[in-house]
Amino acid sequence: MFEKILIANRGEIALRIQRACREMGIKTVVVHSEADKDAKYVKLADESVCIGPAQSAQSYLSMPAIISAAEVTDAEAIHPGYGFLSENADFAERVEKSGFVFIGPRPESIRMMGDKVSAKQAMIRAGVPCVPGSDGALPDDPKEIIQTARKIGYPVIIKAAGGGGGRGMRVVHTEAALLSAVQMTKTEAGTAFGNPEVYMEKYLENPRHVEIQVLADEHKQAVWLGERDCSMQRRHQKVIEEAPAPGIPRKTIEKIGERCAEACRKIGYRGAGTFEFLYENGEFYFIEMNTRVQVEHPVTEMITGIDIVQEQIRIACGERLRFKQRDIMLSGHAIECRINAEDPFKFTPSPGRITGWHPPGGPGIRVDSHAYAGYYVPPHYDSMVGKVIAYGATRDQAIRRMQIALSEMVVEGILTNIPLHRELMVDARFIEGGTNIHYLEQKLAHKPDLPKDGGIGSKSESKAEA
Ligand code: MV4
Repeated sequence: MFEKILIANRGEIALRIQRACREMGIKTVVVHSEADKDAKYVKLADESVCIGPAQSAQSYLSMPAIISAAEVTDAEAIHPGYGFLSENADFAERVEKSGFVFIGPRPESIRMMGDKVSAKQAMIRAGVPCVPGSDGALPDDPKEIIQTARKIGYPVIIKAAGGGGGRGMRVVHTEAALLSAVQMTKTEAGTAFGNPEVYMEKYLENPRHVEIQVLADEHKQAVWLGERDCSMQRRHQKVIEEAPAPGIPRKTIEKIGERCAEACRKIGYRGAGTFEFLYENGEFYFIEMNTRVQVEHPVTEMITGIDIVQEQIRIACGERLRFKQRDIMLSGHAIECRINAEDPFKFTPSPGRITGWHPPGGPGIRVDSHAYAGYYVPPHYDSMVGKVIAYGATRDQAIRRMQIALSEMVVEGILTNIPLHRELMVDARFIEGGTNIHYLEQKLAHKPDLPKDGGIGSKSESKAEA
C-alpha cells in the first residue's frame, strides 16, 4: 500500500479523502491555494503545500505546481477528487510520466469518456443501451443531417462531443430550425471545447436522471454498487440525490447494472466510475460516463457499506477487488442534501465568514463538510460547503431523519440553501418519489415572488470559479 498520498483538491472532498487515507494508515499531503491556507482540513493533513493564488487556474488547475508538490513531499500517488483536474486525461498522463500513481482510470479511458461521441460508441459496442441518435458525429452534408433527424423523429437534441454535464446542447423541435441549430452548436463547441464535433439524439422530454456506480480493478474484475437518482437539480447542479431510485423495478436496475459492469470489463476500465442514464417509460438510456469519484458517492456508501474512496486507493495500488457481485448487498435508503453558501431561492452565491455552525447528528446522519464556526467561505470556488446524508431502513425513515437533521442544523453568518431543502423534504411530490429532471425548476417557477429560471448553467462538480 502507498505510504503517502497527495490530495489535489480542496474543501469537503479533500477532507473526505484524508479520512480514507488516515483509516488506511496512509500519510497525506494537501495542496492548497492562498485562499485556503487557514482552513482546518489543511492543518489536519500531515503536510501541506501552497501551490498558488486563489484563482483555480493558477493553483488547483496548475499541473506543474501539483506535480512539483508531489516531488518535494515525496508522495507516491495523487488523488484528484472531483472537478478541477479529475477528468483531465493529460494530467493523468503527466502524473504517471512523472513517476506517480494517478488514483483514477487510465488516461485512455478518461480521454474516451471525455469525448461524448467516442464514449457512446464504446457503450453501443459494449451492449449498454443508448439514446437513439446519429451514428457518431454529424457529417457536414445538410441533406444527411436532415435525414438523420427525420429518422430519429422530432424533437431532437444536438450535443457537442466535447461537452457534457449540460454544456453545449441545443433542443430542436422542427426541421426549419435544424441546420442553423447544428451550425450554432458547432461554432460554440469549437470555441468552448476546441472541438466543433456534434452529434444528434432523440430528445427525451421528461426523463429522470439515474446513474450506476461501478468499481473496476486492473485485473478486469468489475462490480456495480446500485444506482442513484439525481433528478432533483437546477441548471445542471444536483440538489438532492438518493439511493435506491424510487419506483424503478429491481429487475430493470439489475439488468442495467450488469451491463455497466460488463462494459467495464470489455473496455478494460479501472477505478471508480459512474454511468449516467436517462430513465423514461421504464427504459434506461446511457448519456455519459464520469471517470471520477462523485459528490454524491456517500449515498451509495450508506446503502452498500463500501468506502468508495478507500476502494479507489486500493485499485490504484493494483489490488484485486475484495468482493464479487454476489457480495454486494443493497440495504436501506439514503438521501443527500447538498448544502450551498447561496441565497436559498434566488441562488446568488453567499460567500463570507460562517459565525455559527451547528451540524446535525443522531441515528443515520452523516455530515461531510470542511466547514466550522469561524470558517471563511472563499468567493473563488464552488459554493458547496458540505453535504448532509440521512440513512434509514426505508425511504420514509430516511426522509424523516433528514427532516429532523435539517431542523437541527444552524449555519450563521452566510446564507445557505437549507430553507430550500426543508421545503423539499415536505414536498408532496418528492415524498411520493420519482420526480423528473424538470420538477425543481418547475416548482421554483411557480413560486410567487421568485425570479423565473432561464438559461443554461454550468456543469456540476466543475469547481468553476464564481
Ligand atoms: C438529454 C436530455 C434529453 N434527451 N439527452 C443534460 C446534462 C447532460 N449530462 C445530458 N443532459 C440531458 N441530455 C436527451 N437525448 C436532457 C438532458 C438534461 C438533463 C439530464 C440530466 C440531468 C438534468 C438535466 C437537465 C436538463 C437536460
